[in-house]
Amino acid sequence: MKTLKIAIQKSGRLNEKSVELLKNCGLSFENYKSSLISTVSNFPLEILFLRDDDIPEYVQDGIADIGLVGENVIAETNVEVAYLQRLGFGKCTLKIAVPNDSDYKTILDLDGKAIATSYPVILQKFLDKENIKADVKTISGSVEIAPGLGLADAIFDIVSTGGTLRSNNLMPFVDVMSSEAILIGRKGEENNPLILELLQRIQSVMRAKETKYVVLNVEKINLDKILALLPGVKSPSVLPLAEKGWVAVHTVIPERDFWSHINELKAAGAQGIVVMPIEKIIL
Ligand code: PRT
Ligand code: ZN
Repeated sequence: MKTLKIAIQKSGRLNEKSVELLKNCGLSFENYKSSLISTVSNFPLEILFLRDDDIPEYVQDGIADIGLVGENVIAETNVEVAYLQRLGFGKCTLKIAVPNDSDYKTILDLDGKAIATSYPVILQKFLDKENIKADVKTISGSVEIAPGLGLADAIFDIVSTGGTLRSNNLMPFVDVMSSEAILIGRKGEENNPLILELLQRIQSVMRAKETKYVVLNVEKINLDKILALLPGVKSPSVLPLAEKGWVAVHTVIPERDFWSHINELKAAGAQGIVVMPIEKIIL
């Protein structure tokens, strides 16, 4: 394979983050809203901009080698693709929701009811697994207004903040599937060297996003206490300062532990703490 083709969403919730991820991988390309294809000038890669629903099939059929799409779309299209990397954005949960004033207690109460959705395949699989016979009504958008219009007793839709449900007097009833953006590839092509190189870049960007570079000053007598608190990528660097008896400690800390560590470090005598973003971490 001389040039790799990646399919990403043309416009919508995943487009901006997908473009940002590729740019953060050091790839140079034009991103005109009108074009369907863009050539990367510094890596053998072409970017195809598509509707998200078409991406899994394009990858399965080899029109694109890899693709970036929500897990829910893959599950709905029932295609055979390889999962290469979870990407940590586009997170959401697919839920069955019911009107606030309904008195459903267990999922068995959905038996015989009508559920409106744009994701009939995922919903039907779930209902079959739970042995519930409900009437799945497929509609292409604005699913949340279906109960108010008398079209359905419940809905099955993507929820992220829950705001859409609340403003339509609906409440979450059952969580069916959680989803995030994922990099997919054609089965059997996972070890293609170009795919592996791009994957390595993506992983180094993701690792860097999860961590911060921290520099702090500490009196030597408190150094052991500080080092015990620092979970670095390797061992932290300790450099002497001009002021006698003081050192600077450089390390990398996972973002999720950030505040608790910073407070512990301050309590243990750390001063002049500087926190910096990291562009890439190559292991
Ligand atoms: O045009 P194209 O077909 O490419 O895009 P699309 O309109 O089908 O999809 P798009 O851009 O809306 O979403 C792309 C992907 O983003 C989805 O397949 C999910 O994997 C993911 N995602 C993450 C979401 C949401 N969060 C989300 N909140 N997709 C849709 N929503 C909608 C949901 O359908 C509902 O209408 O947002 C509303 C609920 O949001 P809250 O915040 O009010 O709960
Ligand atoms: Zn779509």
